Amino acid sequence: MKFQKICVLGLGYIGLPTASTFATHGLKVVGVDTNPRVIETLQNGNIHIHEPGLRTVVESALSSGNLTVSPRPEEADAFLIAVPTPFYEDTHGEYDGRNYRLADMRAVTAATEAILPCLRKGNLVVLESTSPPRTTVDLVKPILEKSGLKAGIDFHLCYSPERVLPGQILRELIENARVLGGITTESAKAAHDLYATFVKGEIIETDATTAEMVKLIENTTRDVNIAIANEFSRLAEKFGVDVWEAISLANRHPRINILSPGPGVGGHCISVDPWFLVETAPELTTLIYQARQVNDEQPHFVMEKVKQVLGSLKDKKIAALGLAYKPDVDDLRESPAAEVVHLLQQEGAQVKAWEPFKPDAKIKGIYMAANLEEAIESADLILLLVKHTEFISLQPQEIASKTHARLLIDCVNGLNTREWEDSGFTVYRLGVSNLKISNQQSRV
Ligand code: SAJ
Repeated sequence: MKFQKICVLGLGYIGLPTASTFATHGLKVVGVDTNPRVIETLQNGNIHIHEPGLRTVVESALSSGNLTVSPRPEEADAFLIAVPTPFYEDTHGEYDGRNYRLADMRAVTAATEAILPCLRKGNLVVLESTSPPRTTVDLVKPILEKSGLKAGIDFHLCYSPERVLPGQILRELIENARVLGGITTESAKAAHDLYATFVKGEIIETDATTAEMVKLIENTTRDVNIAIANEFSRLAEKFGVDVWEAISLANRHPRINILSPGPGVGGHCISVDPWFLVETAPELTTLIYQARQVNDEQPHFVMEKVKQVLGSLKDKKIAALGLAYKPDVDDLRESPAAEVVHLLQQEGAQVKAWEPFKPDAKIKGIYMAANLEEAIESADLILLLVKHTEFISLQPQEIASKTHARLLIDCVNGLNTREWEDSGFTVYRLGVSNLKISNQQSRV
């Protein structure tokens, strides 16, 4: 099938890079977003997302005339839906005494309905938003069929999970393997023709529900793996073991690959997607549910550790380094670091947070320092929450000259303990017992 013009609905972290990449590969692309500010920003030649390399691609897509932006879709050969699928903040499902999150599919529903007036015979529609199993066949298909056209006969319909890593989106968009799940073989083939425009990784055709499941089991596996690492960190503290050393040694086993403990799991993917499986089959997902619980509890574990070091937190001054959900990104969504700050404050601590990737972020109830110096100046304790490259290269001597704080808690194994101790700091690490740490240097 030949494609000349496509509409991409949703110009966020996935939609904008996808729309721009199609445009720089020669397709006419209408990028659609319902947020007027997004449209305005792009029309003024700016971008609203921080992602390495994205500005250049968007600029080139816009200036070539191949990418235009609009608040509503128009007729095209294909429609790609890449809108957010968060969960509801205020309503929960309940099964056997366990509360679980519910996917908010309103944006997918609205985007699909917006396509309806433009849908023509021979079109291809692809859902890319991460969605609970069967969304393509049970939610998207019936809406599109209100047009009078039959999915799989008059138009093609597919699910294609996006699996790009924030921070690496533009490269992974092109290089990653791409799974295309069609509601018919012909639908998958049509999508294959479209994505072959720029995808250099393997393109694999399957059915729509399998493709939905692929995405969910990938992120769920990662969540469960991090949960077990976090549980190991708690056990290691109890046994006087250094969890980082233990994991590193275990990972030398040829069939073991344990991820890293930390202050919890954030972002809009791994902390959300497992719920899509729990929601659709709570009776079958005890382990997945428990992993979510463990990861969500991890900020509490960090707060308790700070308490062990400082005693009562009332009026204690803490410099929190990092608020992003993971290293070297500016994304603060579902950030466990922010949750740690809230918990410390609830215990009476005065926290100044420094986030170099978003110094002017506005998070309710969190004081953002203007720079590192301001955060640490009058602190009693420095708390490293995110392994940003610029934090792990901090010079302990220099920091010692800028603060009277001599207590440091490293939640991400980012600092060289010995160097910091040589500069007069007492260093505690997540996953290492507070009692033994002052004389103990990790061997990894
Ligand atoms: N984290 C740990 N320990 C680790 C690894 C990560 O605590 O060893 C934490 C991070 O700090 C962060 C969270 O987990 O808070 C998630 O970070 P991540 O880098 O694991 O994943 P995301 O959410 O940035 O991107 C994931 C990726 N999925 C997988 O690696 C299976 C990406 O490929 C997906 O495209 C993306 O979710 C998505 O959009 O679903």
